Amino acid sequence: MTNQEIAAVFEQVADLLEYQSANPFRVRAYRNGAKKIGELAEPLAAIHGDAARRLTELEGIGKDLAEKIATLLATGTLPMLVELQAQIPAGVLTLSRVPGVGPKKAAALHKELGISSLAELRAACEEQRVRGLKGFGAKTEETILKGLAVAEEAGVRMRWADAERVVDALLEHMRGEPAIKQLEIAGSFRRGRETIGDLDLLVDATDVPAAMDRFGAFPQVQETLARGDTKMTVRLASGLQVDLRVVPAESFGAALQYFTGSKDHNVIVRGRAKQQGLKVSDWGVFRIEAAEGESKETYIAGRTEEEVYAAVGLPWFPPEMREAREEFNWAAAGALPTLVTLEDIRGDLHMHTTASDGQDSIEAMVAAARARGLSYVAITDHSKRVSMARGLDGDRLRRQWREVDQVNRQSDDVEVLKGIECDILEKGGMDLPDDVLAEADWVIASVHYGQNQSRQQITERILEALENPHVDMLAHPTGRLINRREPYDVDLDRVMAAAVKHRKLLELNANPARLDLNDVYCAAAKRLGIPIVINTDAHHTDGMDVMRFGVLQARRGGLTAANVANTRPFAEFRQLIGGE
Ligand code: DGT
Ligand code: CA
Ligand code: CA
Ligand code: ZN
Repeated sequence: MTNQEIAAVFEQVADLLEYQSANPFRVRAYRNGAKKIGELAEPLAAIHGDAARRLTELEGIGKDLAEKIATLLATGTLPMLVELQAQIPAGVLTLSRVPGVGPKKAAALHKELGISSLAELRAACEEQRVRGLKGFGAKTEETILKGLAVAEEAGVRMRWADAERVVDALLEHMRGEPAIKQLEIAGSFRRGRETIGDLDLLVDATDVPAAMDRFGAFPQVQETLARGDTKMTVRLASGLQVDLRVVPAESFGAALQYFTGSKDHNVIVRGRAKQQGLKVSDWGVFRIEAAEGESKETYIAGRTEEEVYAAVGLPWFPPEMREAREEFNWAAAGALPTLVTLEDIRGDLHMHTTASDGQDSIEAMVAAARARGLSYVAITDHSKRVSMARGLDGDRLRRQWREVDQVNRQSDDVEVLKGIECDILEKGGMDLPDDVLAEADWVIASVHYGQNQSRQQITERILEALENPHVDMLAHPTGRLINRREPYDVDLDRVMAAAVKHRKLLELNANPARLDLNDVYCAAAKRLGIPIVINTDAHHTDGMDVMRFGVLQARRGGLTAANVANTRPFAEFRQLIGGE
């Protein structure tokens, strides 16, 4: 078993234990172990096989986990996981994703009312059977009904970053089969959509049954739903479905193009082909010729995507663009934008330290930025309104800025800006006085409270903040948490117009749970000339690794490096925000 596969097993154990309300330390031990194993460069099998070494020498691996790793390496399964899975029906886990339910309530709903799916939960709430349970009430029932709308989405659509962990493990597992020559994940995952309905795996193999057997043996597979000559579908323990298609090499590019989608993009590609007497299918591009009253199809392309697009007179499109939005207009003009990449990013302008709710010091965050090749950062802890996070008042903030100055003087390769993430108060106005904000290099305005206000009220608050001359950027402009919390009811068109008028920047928050602005509004910002800043909002040094998720979303919005402010060299960025 590979490290990724072992890590996936421990992740599942942690999920299931959490559901059972097991000791949180135990849950964390598995989660932590999974993370450490996932990051390990050396195969666990090699360490275990070396008589001179012990698995327990690894950080995060105690005696218990070491034994379980040994079992997994020897047998490929873990009796504990099998047992846990037997105790908990797959559908019940999804109940705990409903806001207001949680693992404990999910267990009660299952035990007392036999509920094991979202549909059953909805029915029970509507029939008012839930309010009678101990620890529930009419109010809880109402909350659950509201949360169900969110969770019904969440139950079927997984966040991209979560899907990626599955994808990494799956690809590594499949690479173990020598008959597999080419391997790609297609579908919405390849297009970088913020959530994924199911995974679409495409394989070119010399031995189809061997490839399918390998697929079925992926440790996360819970059930094989269908297996045919070229197609197979499985459901993973997490509930995620994976479709496999095995195709010959001469069709691999065509199938990849077809199954990457989007459907709307493909409809246009096929339409264009038809006009040229061609047919595009998942098997290839064919020339259609009428011969003796019959039409004959001749294969002309299909090995690679480039070949397929070229055959119909189109450029190869980065998958993130394939949504039938602007890409065909760009192609007609002969100018696809060169999408921003992670390597283009030079600064990170939103991060927290131990001064508020971060876990690391200013120095540690700057060192982490240096290690990631960044050349500037802004330290932006919370302001005092966020009392839960020990937000800073003017005095504490000024003291922190002296520290920032000191760190900045000692750092000759990373510039450190004195910043603040200042709350926009519920009643309107900024949480810190203008004379304090005036001393900052970089001011972020954020809404954290009063998210349920009316559209009028919340929009006005934000517009007022954007009028403040000290404010540089609006953070996470809609406040949504994917699958968890709806965006607040803000009129983004007015916000964008104000950003143009007052020359403010808008954030694309790279946290995989946030990712707002979304792709459509990133594209709107580009049209309006509003610079986007992609920030990690890191609360610890590892939190800086999420930058790439933000970059992916920006690419879906069609943004180039020029559209993203923090791709600029520091001096230019500083100029943009009105600094000297
Ligand atoms: P998802 O799974 O909901 O996140 O979104 P996709 O885009 O991955 O959709 P999926 O898994 O249903 O299908 C993968 C791709 O296969 C899709 O983007 C285009 C192609 N495809 C699937 N079904 C059809 C169809 O009925 N007609 C056409 N033209 N293409 C299809
Ligand atoms: Ca899919
Ligand atoms: Ca699919
Ligand atoms: Zn923040």
